[in-house]
Amino acid sequence: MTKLPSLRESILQHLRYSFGKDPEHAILEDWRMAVSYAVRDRITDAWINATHRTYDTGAKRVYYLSMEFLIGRLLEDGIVNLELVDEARAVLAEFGKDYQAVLADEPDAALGNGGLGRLAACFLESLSTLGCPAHGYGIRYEHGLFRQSFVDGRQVEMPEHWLEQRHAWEFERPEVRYRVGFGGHVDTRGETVRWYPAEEVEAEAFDTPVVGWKGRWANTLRLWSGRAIHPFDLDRFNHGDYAGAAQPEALARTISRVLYPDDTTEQGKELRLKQEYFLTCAALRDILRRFNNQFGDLRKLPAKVAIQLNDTHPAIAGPELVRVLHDERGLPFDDALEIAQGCLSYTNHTLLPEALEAWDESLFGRLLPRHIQLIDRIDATHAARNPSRQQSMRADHQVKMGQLSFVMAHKVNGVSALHTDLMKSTVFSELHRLHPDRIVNQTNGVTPRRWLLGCNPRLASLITESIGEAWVDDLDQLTRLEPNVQDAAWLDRYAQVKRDNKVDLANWMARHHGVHVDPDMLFDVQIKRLHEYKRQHLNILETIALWSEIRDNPEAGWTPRLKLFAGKAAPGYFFAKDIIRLINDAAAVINADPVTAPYLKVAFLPNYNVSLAERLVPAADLSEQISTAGKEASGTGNMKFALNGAPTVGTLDGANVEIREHVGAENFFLFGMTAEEVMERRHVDGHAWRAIEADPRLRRALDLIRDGRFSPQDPGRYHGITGNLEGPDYFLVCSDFTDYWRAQREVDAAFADRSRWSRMAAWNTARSGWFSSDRTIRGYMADIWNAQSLIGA
Ligand code: DL6
Repeated sequence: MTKLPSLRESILQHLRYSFGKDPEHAILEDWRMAVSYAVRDRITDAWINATHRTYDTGAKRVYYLSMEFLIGRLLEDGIVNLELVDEARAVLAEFGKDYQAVLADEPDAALGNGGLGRLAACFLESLSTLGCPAHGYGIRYEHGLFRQSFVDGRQVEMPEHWLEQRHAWEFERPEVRYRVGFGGHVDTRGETVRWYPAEEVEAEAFDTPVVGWKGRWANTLRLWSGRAIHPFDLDRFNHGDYAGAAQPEALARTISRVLYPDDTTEQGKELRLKQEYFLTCAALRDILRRFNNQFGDLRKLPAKVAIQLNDTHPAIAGPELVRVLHDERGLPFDDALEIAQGCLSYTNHTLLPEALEAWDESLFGRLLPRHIQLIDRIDATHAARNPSRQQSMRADHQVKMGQLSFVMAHKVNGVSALHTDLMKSTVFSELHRLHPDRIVNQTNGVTPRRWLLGCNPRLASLITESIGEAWVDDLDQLTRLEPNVQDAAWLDRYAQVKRDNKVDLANWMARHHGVHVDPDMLFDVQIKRLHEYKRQHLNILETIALWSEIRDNPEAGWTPRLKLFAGKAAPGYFFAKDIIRLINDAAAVINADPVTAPYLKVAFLPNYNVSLAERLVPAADLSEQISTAGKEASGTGNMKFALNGAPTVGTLDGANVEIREHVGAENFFLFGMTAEEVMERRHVDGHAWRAIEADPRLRRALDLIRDGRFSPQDPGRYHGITGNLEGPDYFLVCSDFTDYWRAQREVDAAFADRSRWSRMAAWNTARSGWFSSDRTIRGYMADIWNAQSLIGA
């Protein structure tokens, strides 16, 4: 291995030889790239060593297939994990460059929507920290999730051009390309079946190394980009059709252009299904090529290959693997099926019926004609082996991807204890009855490197000073802080960390968004995708009710509070977009009110992404986790907040249940109905009206919205929202309102007693160690993948 020069030398060399600049003329981006390359060089050594080790030991590899990897910025991750923070800061300071500004110059890779994609990113980092040989496979979207801005309070979506700036982390692999076909026909001659696609594109690999803690190991995130097989049609060009000549390339690139194309149209649906097959087909070819080179005997596949399906999006992996093994490699169908099941496992991330993928069978059959035949055969085989089975993978002229994933997997997991129980009793009840050992739970987790050490250096230093640094890759060690939590002097320091973080955030909001807030207010934060089940509208209703109460009685000793929101709504989800607008409209009115100004402020920060979360989480006092019980599969934001010392106000939903068990009921503000009560309440006639009649505060808040108090030029603007809440109110906002109000007043009282609050916050930190994604990944390795760590092996 070559000996690398010092970090300083590496940075200066890259400035000069990779970017042709001397320090005097380098712009910020040059510095960011040079630092990134210098860090990447160090990661590359760990990466190549890890690959050698995996080959040498013949170890089993894990493959994580996901349509989303919400990786965010990578430079700080690399610097933190290689413990280069002080050195990098010092080198940059020597040349008059601000370390934070260099980090912030990196575009935020928004290759995901939210929880599922961010979880995938945490998992990759933990896989590397644990030294488990693994690849993430995804799509290299040219435009990740849209960029959000607000015009008159409305969400406006703009394309995200993260690749327009130079990107330091990926290695293009032009030699790793696979053909992916669509459409065409199937030719059957006796037992020999061949699929002849009508259209083909090429998937080209781009690799990003993902380094673990202390650089002991690095795995690969391999993202596929679409290309035309014959990028340029010379014949058309020579006939003067210049646009047509470039069309094959443009069409092929469409496949990896945008994350989640709007699938409200037929073309959108088709593109989405194409993307899913594109990712899966290329990944499986790559996995089998690697396996063949090293092992050859296909019957050993389950012993050497674990393939995790991150939700149903890559579910086509089941029939595709059977197709390759049976049609192309000539294994008997039953053997192919058994081998595929031995490799595959599936994580379910939602029970929401509308989010469980089901494809129209005519679209599916047109695009993947051989796969639909194989799905029918898999389904028939499953039915024959389980005569009491009633539900099929093919129903209502649809292909049910949840059923397919379940049947093709040897293990199926939920992402929190409650969610896993609900999987067993609701969507997968029949399959669970037939395969009682298949469903297992793996409660989600978050990587403490990014979500504490990286984003909250003040708290990280205090913890390290108090208990040493072993917590960074053994988060259970945080319980050793428990004696400190009883120590008033230590608690003061803990509180000071939070206050300093709040001052930083307040300054940043003033600079970047013109929002001026007092850092001594309670920072009450709800950041997540917009969805009715997440109930941002419950939060704004309570805010409006609070505003009214403060106006009625401004001298009542209110606890000053900042209500902070951030999150994106899917472009076609108009109700969620109305909620954003309502929050912005209400913020404008409330923030302009001199009577309530000392006690209440509301802000909705635009363009929520990983970097913004890294800013908000360390500064939050209170974590809003207020979904309708039974609807949030787990949540991971809830874990980040608890770890960083923000107690939760929340329902018994998803991983909130386990957070409350760990941090203690006395350090958690519980409200609302349980999942069982929710199911019962839905059957109560007029449940919303009953709740509204019983609570004059709720009545008044709804009246204010409906009567146009926050939209005087357009009084009817929110009749959709008020009509829904006063009518069906499926997510039971009204029914939970009164108890939410009560919990929030308990929060007020607790926050007013600063030492009590600091203690509650510190208990949250000290008892959140279980929510490390290292623990989660260990669970997958042991219970699902049967994979080993190679660190120290
Ligand atoms: O498991 C990661 C994450 C959970 O924490 C969230 O509770 C859940 O909503 C999210 N699910 C999705 C799937 N949506 N679809 N399809 O993002 O997964």
